Amino acid sequence: MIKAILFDLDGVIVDTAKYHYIAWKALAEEMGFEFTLAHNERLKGVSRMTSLEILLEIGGVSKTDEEKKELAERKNEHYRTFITKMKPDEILPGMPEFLKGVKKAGLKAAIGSASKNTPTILKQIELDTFFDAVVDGNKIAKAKPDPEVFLTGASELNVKPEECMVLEDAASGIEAALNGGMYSVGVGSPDVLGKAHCVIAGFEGVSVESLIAKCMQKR
Ligand code: B16
Ligand code: MG
Repeated sequence: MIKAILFDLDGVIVDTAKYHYIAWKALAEEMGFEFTLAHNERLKGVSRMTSLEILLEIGGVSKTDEEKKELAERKNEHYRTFITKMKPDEILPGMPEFLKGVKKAGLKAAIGSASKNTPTILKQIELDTFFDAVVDGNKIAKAKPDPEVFLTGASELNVKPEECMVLEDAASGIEAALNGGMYSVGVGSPDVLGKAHCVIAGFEGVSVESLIAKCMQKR
C-alpha cells in the first residue's frame, strides 16, 4: 500500500532546467566552447559539481579544484538571479491539482531533490509549508542513483520504502528509487525513463489514485 509520495523538484514540480541551461551556457561561452540543449539533458538530476565536471569534459577544458569552486559559485549566482524571481505560476501544468489530490487522499508528501537551492525555489512558488519533509542537496552526501535522498525522505515520513512512490524526471532518479526498493514514476519520455514502474508525459489530468493503480500493475 502506498502511504507517501516522494517528489523530485526540478523537472517534476517546476522546470528550472531552462535556467540551469542559461547559466551553464554563459560559463561555457566564457571558456570558448558551445553548450547545447542536448548537452543540458546530461545535467538533469546531477549535482552542481558533477554538472561542472560534465561541462568541462564537453569543452575539453581542465581546471584546478580552486578554479572549479569559483566557476560553480559563479554559475550558481547567475542561476539564482532567475530562481529568485520565480512565481507560483511556474508550477508545471496539472501539478497544483495533483498536490491537492495527494493531501485529499491522506498521503504524506516529501521532496527528494539534488538541488541545494530547494528552499529558495519552494519559497518562491509558495510550497515551502506544503511538504511533510524536504530532503535536498544540503542534507545528503550521496547523489542519485544512490537511494540516500529517498530513503532519508521515507525515514523522515516514518514510512517503509515499499510504501513510497517516487516521481522523477531523470534516469538517475528512477534508479535511485529502484535501488531504495520504492515504486517509481518517470515523468518524461519512456526512452529515457523505461526502467520506471510507469511513465507519464506530465501531470495534466492525472490523479494520484490513477497513478498508484498504474504503477501497481507492474510489480
Ligand atoms: P543546485 P532535482 C537537480 O534537481 C537538477 O535537476 C540538476 O540539473 C542540478 O544540477 C541539481 O539539482 C543541483 O542543483 O545547483 O541548485 O544545487 O532534479 O534533483 O530536483
Ligand atoms: Mg529532476
